[in-house]
Amino acid sequence: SEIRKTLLEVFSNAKGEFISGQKLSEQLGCSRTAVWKHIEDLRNEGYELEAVRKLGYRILSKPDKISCNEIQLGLETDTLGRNVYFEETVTSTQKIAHRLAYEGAVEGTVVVAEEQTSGRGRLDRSWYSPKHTGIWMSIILRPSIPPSRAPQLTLLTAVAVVQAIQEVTGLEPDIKWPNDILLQQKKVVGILTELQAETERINSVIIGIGINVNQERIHFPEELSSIATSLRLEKGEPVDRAKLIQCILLKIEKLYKEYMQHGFKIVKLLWESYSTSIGKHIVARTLTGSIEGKAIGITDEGVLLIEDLTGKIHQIYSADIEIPQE
Ligand code: BTX
Repeated sequence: SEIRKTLLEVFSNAKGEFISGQKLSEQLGCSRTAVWKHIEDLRNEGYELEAVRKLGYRILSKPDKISCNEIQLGLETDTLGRNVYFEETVTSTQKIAHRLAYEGAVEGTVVVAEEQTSGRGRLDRSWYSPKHTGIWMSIILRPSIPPSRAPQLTLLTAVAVVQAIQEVTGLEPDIKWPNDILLQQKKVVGILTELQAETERINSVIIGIGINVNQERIHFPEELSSIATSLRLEKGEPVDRAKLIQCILLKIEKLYKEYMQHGFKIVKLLWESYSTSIGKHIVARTLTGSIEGKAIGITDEGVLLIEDLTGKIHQIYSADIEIPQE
């Protein structure tokens, strides 16, 4: 409700200081009994609130939950996340975002869920998205660029997510072409870009971002335990998911503005600086076979360039990359 939103806003502005019951009732425009009732509701939702006579109330901790309020309070973007569609459990946020985009959702609309029952990866692979521990979200963009440039947006998103993780956690992830973000060689983020387009024109781009945030080692199923990690596992402490979402949206918005105004150049430079594979000897497994050689960079279209032993340069559009350990 509106009152709930204002209440959270007031507490958020107070930054952990006490606010008197009197002041709360003035700001919310309701009686002190009603204030007390709203505070009780927050407690039931998992907020930890301290009440001290003569001082009032203050927030000690917020539940590790995401909601529209949590995402939008303190959000600094102009368009991204101004329109949030949140649900506790969905099949896939991509699926919902596709529907919303088709129905005309505005650019910057974000779909977030606490859990996905059939989260999608690339090439019909699945993405494990358990409840309350990760960030599973899809962003709708409507850039006026030809469909062929869409892969650039995957790279743009990867850069933005790396920057946000650095800012919020201090960790320094690497990017593995085209769309994986790794910590200690293990996958912590997956990005999936899908299009609604005609031959010459993009209708919408749906960017799906999956981040393992607060999983513990035991939370990963057997088949992922050696290839996946979470921010919490690498940092050694839990990470505020709502804050990370806000930071990601802000970073994407900034880069996206830059990209729409000045093109791919800055994104490309940043991407190459965060990439582990560039300059290394790698193996690219494509649907038609493997190519081995030195990754020498990406093109403006986001295509990976590999120079093989004979000096021939291969353009890789889609593959899984392996970096053999020396
Ligand atoms: P991908 O095809 O590069 O990666 C999928 C592969 O990654 C799987 O085959 C599996 O080996 C591994 N994997 C699955 N789940 C996880 C996980 N939680 N952590 C680490 N590794 C995993 C990457 O595809 C793109 C993923 C995008 C996910 C987002 S979540 C929000 C949006 N909605 C949706 O359905 N997909 C996107």
